[in-house]
Amino acid sequence: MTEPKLSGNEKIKQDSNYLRGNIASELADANAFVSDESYELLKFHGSYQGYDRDTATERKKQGLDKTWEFMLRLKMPGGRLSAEQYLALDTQCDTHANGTLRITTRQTFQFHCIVKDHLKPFIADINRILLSTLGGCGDVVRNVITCPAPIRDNIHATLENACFTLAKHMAPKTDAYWDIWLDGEKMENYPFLPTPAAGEPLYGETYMPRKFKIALGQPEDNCMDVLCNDLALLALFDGQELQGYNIAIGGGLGMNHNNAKTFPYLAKPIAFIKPADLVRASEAVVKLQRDHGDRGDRKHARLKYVVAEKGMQWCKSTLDGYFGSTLDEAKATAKWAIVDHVGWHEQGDGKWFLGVAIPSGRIGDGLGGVNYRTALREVISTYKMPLALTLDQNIILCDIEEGEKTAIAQMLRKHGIRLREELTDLARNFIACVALPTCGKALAEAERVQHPLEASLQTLMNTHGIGQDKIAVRIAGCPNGCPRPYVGDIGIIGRTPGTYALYIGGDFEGTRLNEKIFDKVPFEHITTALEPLFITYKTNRSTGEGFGDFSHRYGIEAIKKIALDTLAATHKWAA
Ligand code: SRM
Ligand code: SF4
Repeated sequence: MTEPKLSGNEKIKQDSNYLRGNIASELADANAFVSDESYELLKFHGSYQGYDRDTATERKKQGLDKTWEFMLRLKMPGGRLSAEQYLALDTQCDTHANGTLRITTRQTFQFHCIVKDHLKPFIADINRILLSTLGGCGDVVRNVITCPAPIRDNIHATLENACFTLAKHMAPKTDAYWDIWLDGEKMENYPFLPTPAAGEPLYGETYMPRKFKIALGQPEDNCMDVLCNDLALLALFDGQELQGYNIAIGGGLGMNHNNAKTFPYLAKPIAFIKPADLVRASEAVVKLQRDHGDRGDRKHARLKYVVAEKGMQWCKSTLDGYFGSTLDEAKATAKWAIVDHVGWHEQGDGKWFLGVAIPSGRIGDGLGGVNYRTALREVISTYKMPLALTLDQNIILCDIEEGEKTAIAQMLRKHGIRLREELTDLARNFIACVALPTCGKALAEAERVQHPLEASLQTLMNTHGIGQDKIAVRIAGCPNGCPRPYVGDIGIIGRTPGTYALYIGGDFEGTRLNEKIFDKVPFEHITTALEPLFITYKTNRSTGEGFGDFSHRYGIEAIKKIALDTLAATHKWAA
């Protein structure tokens, strides 16, 4: 039998001596960039090499090299961090990056525009505050996510503990990380990292075929879009008592325009496990993908393709084999919901938490006239509260005393931050990915057009009497799906520079994928395209029906016909 052909990345991993490669020597050389091999290996250490896409064309015309820069992503299970850690990162983003902290859609921080010489001291500084970048990117289990709300009950404590346990268990162990970034010094007492080792007992020397994502949620609050993950663990409680977890596998969103072999996919339920089997069963799913994921084609390497092509029956019996006995069938679940964590909420222990909305998760100063960074620094350094990052790029200030609430609200408002009362539902449920100028994959803008797009959508919704409706809008610079645009009511997905594909018909609760309605809508016509859809929704919806649910019930083809009848004569993109 001939061996299956492996992708180039597999050889790079295999030859790397557990992620060492030539990173250390290339960090020390005079170049502003690293080699292709180190580019791939650096991802496992939490960094992507990129370049400033705003200036690249002009620099090329002038015969100049690109402005090389690095992105750095932390791994922060459940998005939890202390005030001290936050304040240290706040300082470090000036020393080493572009003066902003960027909350991601997997509840961690990214930093942008780091020059090569700063990568090592930055990663060392991050480790000195007992945070880490190891496995932030790369073919490993990524940041394990769960509900960030600091509600002090058994449900939330259970989810948090399970998240931390899985994160530590699945973390890469290679001591290359400490050798490269800390000259061999090993910090002690990392909350989420295992003791460094010479090899990788779970992953082996070629790690996973591709990134692997784990989320822990519960149907009552799917704030993490659990089904978008390779391994979705749904905790089922009877009151406060954990009964066990439904396991669903194969979630993933990335696709390519015009390549039907790639597609977004929601995780499919496969089993139910008792609480004590959490780690063993999760490891069984990781091993299933480790051994059966496609290592020949990285566009076909996620677990979703194994699930879609081999089928659930094959997956179940293979999973049983890795688990060591027959897993129970998944249980029926309650109706799904999403809880909004923005605004003031009681924690259940006499204290409060405040969810602060950060547009696109970008914590900087002077953004849309608001000084997010100064405001947060002032509040966090005064009150030293623990923090949590949400899955929709917001930040939660925890453990606030009743008597501190007014002063904290005043401090934030003084710098221009709008609290929940001043935000519409649209604003609170709008997610934009990073896209240009740092993302090498972006076909169109996303984060940088969030404000004008949100404003024009709000005006349109107000005009048609749906200004107060809860509609989840997600804009992505390309079809990879980072802001999870294929779940939620409206997905706006970069197609070519300045044009977007529009998707509608997902549900607000994140249990149904949306469908494409238009392909190449110019940015300035996104509202033009949505107007007939909003009018149809306003006229025909049932009481309490969301826009996505309505579009799905009414039928995407039927609603598209109405839009075409209105638009096709005047707009080429709609014809
Ligand atoms: Fe993502 C690649 C940013 C969440 C699917 N993602 C990228 C890269 C690294 C671009 C690249 O490969 O060159 C982006 C870095 C941009 C930059 O300049 O910073 C990037 N992804 C992000 C973040 C920062 C988006 C954000 O605006 O917050 C999110 C960081 C998450 C984290 O903290 O770990 C982010 N990415 C996601 C999600 C959502 C999720 O996990 O809940 C998805 C969809 C779920 C999934 O994995 O399928 C996602 N990102 C992708 C893909 C498509 C993967 C696929 O299977 O096809 C890519 C491209 C790739 O891997 O080749 C990608
Ligand atoms: Fe970049 Fe595309 Fe992800 Fe946006 S969706 S951050 S453009 S890879």
